[in-house]
Amino acid sequence: MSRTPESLPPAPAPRPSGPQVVVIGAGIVGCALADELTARGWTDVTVLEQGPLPAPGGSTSHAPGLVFQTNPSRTLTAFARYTVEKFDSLREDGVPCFRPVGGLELATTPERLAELHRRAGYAAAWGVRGEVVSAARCKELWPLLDTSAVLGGFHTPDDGLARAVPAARAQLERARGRGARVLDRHTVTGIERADGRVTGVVTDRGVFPADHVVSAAGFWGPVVGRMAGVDVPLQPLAHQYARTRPLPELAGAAEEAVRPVLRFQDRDLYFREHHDRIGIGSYAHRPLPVDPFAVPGYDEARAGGREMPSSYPFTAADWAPSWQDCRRLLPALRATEIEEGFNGVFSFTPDGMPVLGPSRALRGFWLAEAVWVTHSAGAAKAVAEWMVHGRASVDLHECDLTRFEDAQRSPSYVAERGARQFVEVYDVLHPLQPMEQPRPLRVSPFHARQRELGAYFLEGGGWERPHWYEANAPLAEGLDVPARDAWSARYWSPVAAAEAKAARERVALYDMTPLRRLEVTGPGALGFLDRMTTNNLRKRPGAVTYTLLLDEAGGIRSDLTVARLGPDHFQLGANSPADLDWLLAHAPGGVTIRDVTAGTCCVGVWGPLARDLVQPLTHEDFSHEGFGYFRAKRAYVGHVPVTALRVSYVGELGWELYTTADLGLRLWDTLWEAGRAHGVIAAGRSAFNSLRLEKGYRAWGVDMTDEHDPYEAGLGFAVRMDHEFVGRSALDPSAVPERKLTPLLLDDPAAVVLGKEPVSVGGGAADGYVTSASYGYTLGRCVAYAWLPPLPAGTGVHIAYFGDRLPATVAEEPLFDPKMTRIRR
Ligand code: FAD
Ligand code: THG
Repeated sequence: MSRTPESLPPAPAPRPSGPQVVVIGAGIVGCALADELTARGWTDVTVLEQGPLPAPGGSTSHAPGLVFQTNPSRTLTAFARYTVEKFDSLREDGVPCFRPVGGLELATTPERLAELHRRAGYAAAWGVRGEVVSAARCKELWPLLDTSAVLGGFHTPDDGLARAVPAARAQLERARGRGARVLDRHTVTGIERADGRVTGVVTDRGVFPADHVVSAAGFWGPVVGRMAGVDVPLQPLAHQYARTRPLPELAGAAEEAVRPVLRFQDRDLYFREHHDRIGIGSYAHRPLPVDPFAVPGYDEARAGGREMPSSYPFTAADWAPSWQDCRRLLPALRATEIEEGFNGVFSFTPDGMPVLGPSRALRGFWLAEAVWVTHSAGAAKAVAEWMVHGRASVDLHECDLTRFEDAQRSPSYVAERGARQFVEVYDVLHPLQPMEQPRPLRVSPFHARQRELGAYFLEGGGWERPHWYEANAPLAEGLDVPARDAWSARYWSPVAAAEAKAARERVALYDMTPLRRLEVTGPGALGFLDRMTTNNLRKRPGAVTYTLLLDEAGGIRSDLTVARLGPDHFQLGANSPADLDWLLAHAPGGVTIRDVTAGTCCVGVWGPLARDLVQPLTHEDFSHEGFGYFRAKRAYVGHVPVTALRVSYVGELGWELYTTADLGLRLWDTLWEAGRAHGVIAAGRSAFNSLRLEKGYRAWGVDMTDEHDPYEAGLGFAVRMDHEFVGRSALDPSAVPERKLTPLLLDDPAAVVLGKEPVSVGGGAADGYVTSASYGYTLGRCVAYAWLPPLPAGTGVHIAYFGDRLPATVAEEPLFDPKMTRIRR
């Protein structure tokens, strides 16, 4: 996509009550948002809701409100922690909106028990109290359980039950008290816009002018999105929830619930008490997709209490197998029946994460959708911060609407992947595990060759990415690669060790096509990029610079390589799709920005023999003197015109060679043919990740995000304070950081960790967490980067892995080739 933003209209003039905001939807998310916006001084807020308050008929109206805070995503856990804290302080009729009964997850298989240990790791890393407990302890916590098949549980005392409707009402009331307007029985039918900005919201009862519109329409998101010309990547699916008849065992229950909310993931079930009844939710049934365009708003005429639009009739046949599982787990249920049940609708996204943030297509139009009750207050706070201050205090890149590539927004993709998320909601998922469908979606021009070489593909951003090549298996024979535990051995092969070795000793080809490429051109390009990034870009054409995109608060939005290909022509190596949005949003007239990733391709040719391979193929001088480190050149490699960057994320001599997609296969074949004499191999991302960690090269989004400043992240070398740039005023190069991205080496040469594990310094609670980790095949140790308080090299720490405590030691950076003799020669 491309745009010259000179035609954009000015943003609306500031007013004391803030801009005019219309929030569409008064479910838990819309209500929380009204509260969070008005709390920040944006009080000109109108909430429009099609149904009748206080239970307008969306997913919130009958959510049973189980809150399990622990999640592999640190961001979702932060959302949940804030929701618990907030609901705990909210009162409706004098009763808190959160009931801290705790949470209990059960394991009936060894695989699940291991997963519960991992979840305990996430909890410790993200600051949630929890411990893995015995079956006997599970029985104490839930006496009705038959624990004969239970191997253990994960108990989280601070989890519990949210009272969703009262919490929504309480937040809405508070917003009203600050001046917000709440209008129910108003159905939004259109979004008005002018010059690419929203100007108002059309309802069946009139038009409401607006500077900002937030769609908090829950599973109707795609319907409202279409009114704004925005594809909303969520799929509504129905999910069964039922209540039993009263149980004699619970007779006389004074409290609504006292026992922990319960999850039995091995059977896709969860449980809570409703006084003397048990409420049960199931994800065990077939996916039941719902077309949001076919669901009318709440019709009171036929309402009669419960026929809400988000509630479909209970399909008993889907329930039957689960009911047997319920009765086995809770034998008291054998004497009772289901009293009532329904198929309730809520949203699933292709990756299971919410969709938050501003739309690229229509300025002033925001989304806050696919959010659970569990995450509602935290997500609303983040969106409110984003709207009011331009950024959230928590990293949102996993939730950002723009994370989906064009090819990941088709209705069929969203439907297929949404249904898959439903099926997998409680599955034990490996962090590298890709979804199986729809694949392949995006392939590089080298795909056919990769398949011939037996590539083992994983998927990222829609791209097929080789992780290793079976063709290299003979190279792994005889290599001393430590055996792995079953979990870390998944999506891994010892062939990666051989590929890493080949790149250190000979030369390897890496498919770098998925690396995002932006082209910035025009007379204002240099001044613009200089103002947007931290390093010095005022170098003659041919220079490549490693530089950072910061937000106004000095947080790292991205790290880039910027190649100056001509006076007014720059090629950027970027990270997330949000980089494009950020640059477009700041670009002045006279600057054009294009994402050229699709349509071009890139091969990394790296290793000590890279020059021997490439030089004979080109008339240009590829010597160290003729083509220095971090320089760019145009050249022909055989018949193929390329842009060559002398850059290496794996820390070896070599180049990134870029060309157009049509010539990609020819480029690959040319390099392959010439490389035979040098023992060239194709190498995958598994080796790539190992090599970059040995070299200490950070990966944005994993090692650092906009929550971190450059100095903490060890990237101060890329900041030049002698020019103006976004975020500069927030930086203090002399401040002593409270935390640092710290390299660790595991002491046991056979041990590995995978990322997101808690790290403790003194042996007590976690002091930090691992970001990325990989075995370093050259170093003979696992390398793990972790956010920790500043520690001197040599300090011993422990990393928790499956309930084990693995000793590790703070290392000195860089771990490999500190004198850069391998790259600069
Ligand atoms: P909603 O509550 O659906 O609110 C959206 C609102 O927008 C609706 O009120 C709708 O009427 C309004 N709207 C839509 N279109 C328009 C329009 N054109 N004009 C005006 N208004 C419009 N989550 C948990 O955290 N824990 C649980 O235990 C849990 N269990 C669940 C069990 C069931 C059976 C179901 C169905 C969901 C469950 N969820 C649970 C999920 C949770 O309920 C939802 O994720 C959450 O309520 C979504 O809130 P929301 O505000 O985004 O959407
Ligand atoms: N190649 C290109 N662009 C990219 C990446 C890439 N952009 C996104 C991401 N990867 C950026 N990350 C890095 C990280 C480190 C280096 C390059 C890109 C690197 N650093 C050297 C170092 O730290 O010693 C040199 C730094 C310097 O000289 O300033 O090489 O892989 N095109």
